[in-house]
Amino acid sequence: MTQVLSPSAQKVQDALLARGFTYQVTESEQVTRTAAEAAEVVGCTVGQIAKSLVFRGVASGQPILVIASGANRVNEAQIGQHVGEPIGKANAQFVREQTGFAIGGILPLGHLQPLTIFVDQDLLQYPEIWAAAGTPHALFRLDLQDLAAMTGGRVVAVA
Ligand code: 5CA
Repeated sequence: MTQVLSPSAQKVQDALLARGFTYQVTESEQVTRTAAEAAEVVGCTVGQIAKSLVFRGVASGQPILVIASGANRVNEAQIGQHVGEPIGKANAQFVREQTGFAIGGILPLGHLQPLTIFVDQDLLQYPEIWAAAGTPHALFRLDLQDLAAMTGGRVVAVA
């Protein structure tokens, strides 16, 4: 783990501190672009990795963030029912415009634009989870109990 954070990871660290969270962002030499890679690096189960996936309302273009357990594949039809319209995967440019970060480093808070957020109910079984922190090398550990407060997300079944 390196001590000096890259600018994107530092932005996440600042966003956490600004909201009163003292969690520490850590960057690793190894790439943590996928949930499996992240789990390997921190030594947790893949289910404990909170993936932040951006979708887009097909009709409205509204941005939707699903914070899913790394073990799950998001059921887009199911989330679409909550949103009231079909949703699709967002492209890389849309993700960056909405969140300020690139795919592989999307975090659960501190986005450029307000997103409608859903939190995977399967994450509730883990007292400790890990989330990306701005780059495909940066992560932070958080207590489950802070996830809802941090994101304002609605807890639903996503898989
Ligand atoms: N840093 C890790 C662990 S938190 C991470 O960010 N994982 S992730 O799952 O949240 O982000 C990777 C996800 O981005 C993939 O699961 C995939 O759903 C999505 N993705 C990858 N490439 C693209 C792409 N070209 N367009 C849209 N989504 C993509």
